[in-house]
Amino acid sequence: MSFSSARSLGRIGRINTARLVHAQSRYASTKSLEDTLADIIPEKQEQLKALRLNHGGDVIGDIKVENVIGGMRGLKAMLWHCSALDPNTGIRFHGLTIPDCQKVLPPAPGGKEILPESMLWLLLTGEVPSPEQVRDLSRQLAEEGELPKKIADVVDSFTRDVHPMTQLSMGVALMNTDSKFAHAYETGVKKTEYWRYAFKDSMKLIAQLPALAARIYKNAYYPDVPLPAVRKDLDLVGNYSNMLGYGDNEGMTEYLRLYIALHGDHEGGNVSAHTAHLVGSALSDPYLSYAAALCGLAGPLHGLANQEVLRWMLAMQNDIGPGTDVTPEQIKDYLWTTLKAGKVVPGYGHGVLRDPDPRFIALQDFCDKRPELDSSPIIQLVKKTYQVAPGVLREHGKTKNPNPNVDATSGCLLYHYGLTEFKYYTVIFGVSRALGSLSQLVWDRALGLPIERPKSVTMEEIEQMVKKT
Ligand code: NMX
Ligand code: MLT
Repeated sequence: MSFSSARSLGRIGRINTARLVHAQSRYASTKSLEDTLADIIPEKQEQLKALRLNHGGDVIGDIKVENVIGGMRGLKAMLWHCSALDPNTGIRFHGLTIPDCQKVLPPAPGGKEILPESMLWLLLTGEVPSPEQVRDLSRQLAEEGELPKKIADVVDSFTRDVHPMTQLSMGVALMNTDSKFAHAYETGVKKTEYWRYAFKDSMKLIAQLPALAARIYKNAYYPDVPLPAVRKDLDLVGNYSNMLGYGDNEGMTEYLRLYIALHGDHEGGNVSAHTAHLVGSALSDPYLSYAAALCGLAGPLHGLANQEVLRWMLAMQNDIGPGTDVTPEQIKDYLWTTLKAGKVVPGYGHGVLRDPDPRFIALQDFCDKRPELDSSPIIQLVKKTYQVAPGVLREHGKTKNPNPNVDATSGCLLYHYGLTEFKYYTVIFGVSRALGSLSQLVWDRALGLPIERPKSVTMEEIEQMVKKT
């Protein structure tokens, strides 16, 4: 008898006989793996449906069955230091609302919108920086901002069919070859010092993200246009905008500053922030943790929604005409066509928010302040859709929040300013979400938070537990 068959006999010896007979009867089938799975799935779907219907409100341990099977919605199970999300009033960064931040956080010289460096300072420290502190931080980030050649060469080798978000995640993961955190761990640095190395890596990653993101843009859409070098006299987004080719466009540069500051953090439960926190809890370095977060951000229910909104808006314009001319009735009909096709209306709804997203409102205010946006067909379409979509979604009756989230308008502004390559939009979100995810990662290590390891349960275990209650 071979070593492996003796081992498997030993295992069978411990399985109870009834199960073994059942298992053997399964072996008799000639079905493929996929067909076998297709047979089992409907039964399990029914089992889960019955659990939710009959026992969703039952409490097992400390929580409801609904929390276990419903995407952990509302479950308070994660410490997040940098921001908190209220279902009605929206995001607060260390207690400051978006209008508070707009009042107190320093803008760029000559600009009005929040500088992402100011937001980064607030997220990390809980304090409002002085304009001098922000200028120094901008300078430090610019000093470190050039992408190392070895990373640039790999990014340049990606073929055109690789989605910009895949490129971004791969580029960030590659940066871990120089991780100071990974090196410190290998050399046995004390646990209490981890945060310093997490901080160094995080700052370098934030500094280099614009150069990486701009390189991806140029490679994909303007391969013959040379990429400008990082300038020491520009802020983070001033540089990003310049590298994207919008250095002379004040409206676009200010919009990008606001966009990147506002998308920086949205408490910890969203897919990207949670992923960075989870992967980092295994003491993976900040590059690997954030590369994983970007893969989550690339999902259409999360960060890819801004791309999807634009795709949907353009299809609507194609169908019913430019935003400046269309009527509310035409938009309503289009919304119903989307819903009746079983699709979600992108840019509407939210896992936590129950009122319009204050980030959406802040971007609408940005549009209202700028005459150049008043006559923009796509911005008009966003506004008109906002007037009718909540009513339609309420009537449709499925979503818990019929209001717009930030994605309902964010990509449309980029489109207005001429950045029409919407497959790229989530990359800009990815440049931004680093601010919050990495600030938290530094705090995770500073606070010595442990590896995340929640307990999972099988459907059968849940059934046993609800029987007991
Ligand atoms: N259009 C149509 N149906 C919707 C929408 C929508 N905008 N939002 C939610 N629903 C449906 C949802 O699919 C679910 O249906 P089912 O029971 O058949 O699975 C039902 O309403 C209940 O969902 P909710 O509990 O309201 O929402 P949930 O927390 O599960 O999901 C989102 C939140 C944001 C994923 C969801 O609202 C959505 O898919 N919105 C459209 C995509 C989007 O805009 N995402 C951007 C999120 C913000 N971001 O920046 O990441
Ligand atoms: C975000 O900014 O992460 C989105 O609004 C999604 C969320 O908060 O769940």
